[in-house]
Amino acid sequence: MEHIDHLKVFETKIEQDINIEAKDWMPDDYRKHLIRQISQHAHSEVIGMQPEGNWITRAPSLRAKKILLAKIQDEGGHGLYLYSAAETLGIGRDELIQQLHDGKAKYSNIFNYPSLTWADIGAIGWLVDGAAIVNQVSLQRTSYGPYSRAMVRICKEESFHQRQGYEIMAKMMAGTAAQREMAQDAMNRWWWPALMMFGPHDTDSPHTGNAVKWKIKRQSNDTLRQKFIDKTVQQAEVIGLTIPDPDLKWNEEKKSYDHGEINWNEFREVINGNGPCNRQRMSNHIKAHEEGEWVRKAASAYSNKQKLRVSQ
Ligand code: BYC
Repeated sequence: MEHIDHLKVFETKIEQDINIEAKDWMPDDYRKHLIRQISQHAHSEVIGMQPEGNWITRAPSLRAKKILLAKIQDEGGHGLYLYSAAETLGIGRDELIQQLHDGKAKYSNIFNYPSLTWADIGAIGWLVDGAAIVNQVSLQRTSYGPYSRAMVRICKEESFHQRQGYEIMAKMMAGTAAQREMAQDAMNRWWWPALMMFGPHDTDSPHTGNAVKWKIKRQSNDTLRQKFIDKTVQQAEVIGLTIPDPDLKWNEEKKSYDHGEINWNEFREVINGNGPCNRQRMSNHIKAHEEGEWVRKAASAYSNKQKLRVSQ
């Protein structure tokens, strides 16, 4: 029988930018790495519905409410694509959700901050989705096929989300003094956590080595963070918002902005369960999951019945 050197085939595909697909052989560590990252990404999308959901009933107009509802529904859909992509790696959704509830799986730091005013909905769309897009555009070229294809779809929707947020901020900045103050206050509270979304500096990022080697990550945490800063500073200037960083300065040589130091203690606290809203986010998710059990049972009873019919 012909001997196939699976590792060699895998490495050649990575080298030649050929996607790895679900049924292809892959090293265990590659599989584990992807399950961790894709499931954390999925959890982020779903937990991210909470800070925005908080404002559905208080949106300032019917138009704003409809757009917000559509956006939140999109985030739920992104979660579904991503859970499905993770499932192609041989793990069930129940197990992934259990890891989230047990605190074994992380989700993005950003969703552990409260959404205090309507301007926060603008800041989330503009800054949070804006940061997510920079990261996800890069992930469209990730080496695992199902993840890469999910990213293509997600990015299309995220750019609409980013514009929705920017429109809210621009409108408020063109409004009364109180509205401008509210927009600036939201900017002040969301800027730094948005920068943390890109993860620790490259030199402190334990997963980057393998992620780059396997082309899961196409650009490093710091490279993507810098891209986000450079494009966002200009957008802030256009509508008259100030970036809350006294050390932010254009660097002519680098052709990009230098910025102040990120509070990594705060980041560590938040991702380890001690942010302002971690407990609330998790207890809401557990409650919704438990209350939705009958729906899952009904759906699987129906699909089991269909399977039975087909096999008869
Ligand atoms: N938050 O070695 P590193 C959205 C953890 S949702 C929490 O650099 P990696 C939206 C990291 O997991 C978009 N934890 O890791 C939804 C690791 O801990 P573990 C969410 C973080 O994986 C609704 C440790 O720190 N996007 O757009 O190479 C409404 C060391 O980090 C974070 C994604 O998930 C963080 N920010 O790089 C609105 C993108 N950063 O796992 C909007 C996909 C790091 O060893 N994920 N950690 O316990 C990625 O691209 C990468 O996983 C990261 C981190 C760049 C985030």
